[in-house]
Amino acid sequence: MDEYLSKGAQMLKDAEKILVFTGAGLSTESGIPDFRSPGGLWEKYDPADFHFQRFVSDERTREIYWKMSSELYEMLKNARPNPGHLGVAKLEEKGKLLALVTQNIDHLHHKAGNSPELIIEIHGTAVTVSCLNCKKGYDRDEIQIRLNSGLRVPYCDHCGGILKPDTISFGQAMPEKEMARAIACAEKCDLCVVLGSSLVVYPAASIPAHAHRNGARLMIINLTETPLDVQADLAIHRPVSTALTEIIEENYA
Ligand code: CNA
Repeated sequence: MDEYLSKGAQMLKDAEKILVFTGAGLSTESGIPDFRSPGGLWEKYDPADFHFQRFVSDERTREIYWKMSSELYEMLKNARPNPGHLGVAKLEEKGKLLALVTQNIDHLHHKAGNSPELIIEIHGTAVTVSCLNCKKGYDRDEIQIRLNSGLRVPYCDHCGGILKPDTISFGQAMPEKEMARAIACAEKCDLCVVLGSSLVVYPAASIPAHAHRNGARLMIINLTETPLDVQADLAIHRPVSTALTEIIEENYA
């Protein structure tokens, strides 16, 4: 084991309250592309079509949105957790996980076995859909069946309002309760571990920075550099699944 991974293992050993912060890079090895890597979703789709104001104001944008969202959902509904997700589940088994803040909408932390009470989905989830008007909730699979049978834009059965997946789009307010909980955990943890995030999407990326400002050590495992690397106690530029597995094996051997 090289010095970076040994240092990571030691940081896990020393910590008692770990806040894990995950991004799309954790799920690329489960077959879900991220936004910003080569081959990522921004090479295929126009980010403007994911903007909330456009979604609510324009039927044509809703049609494009549901087409993209439908393709993505087909990919993520069958995705399985990879060793990176299983590593995070192991931290919980060992009793050191304070909370798991994820920007991911793919439900893979749930599938990996982390307790729902510890998972804070700050960008929402793709597995449910809600009416923006009356708030009626729908299971995404039910909406997906309608889309797969030719419906282009689904509307609420109850009030006819606009339906939208429970994910946070650009320009949409962050979920208040989740953000407040994430900030409180950032103030309580003694180690923040970032896994697979470019750390350029705000306000989400402010969580690890806040943890560090409040005295927590900061470990980042991401393939490419991030703007927080300079502040981090340890930044490892490798695939998260193998790096985390090795660190955890060393720590709990
Ligand atoms: P991002 O900005 O696309 O960054 C991903 C980062 O992960 C990049 O810096 C990559 O270098 C890195 N990366 C890719 N693969 C690996 C790997 N195997 N090991 C280590 N690092 C890797 O994604 P962020 O999460 O930082 O940005 C936030 C957006 C992305 C959130 O709004 C998410 O909802 C959104 N997103 C989520 C998913 C998902 O739920 N799986 C997929 C695509 C986008």
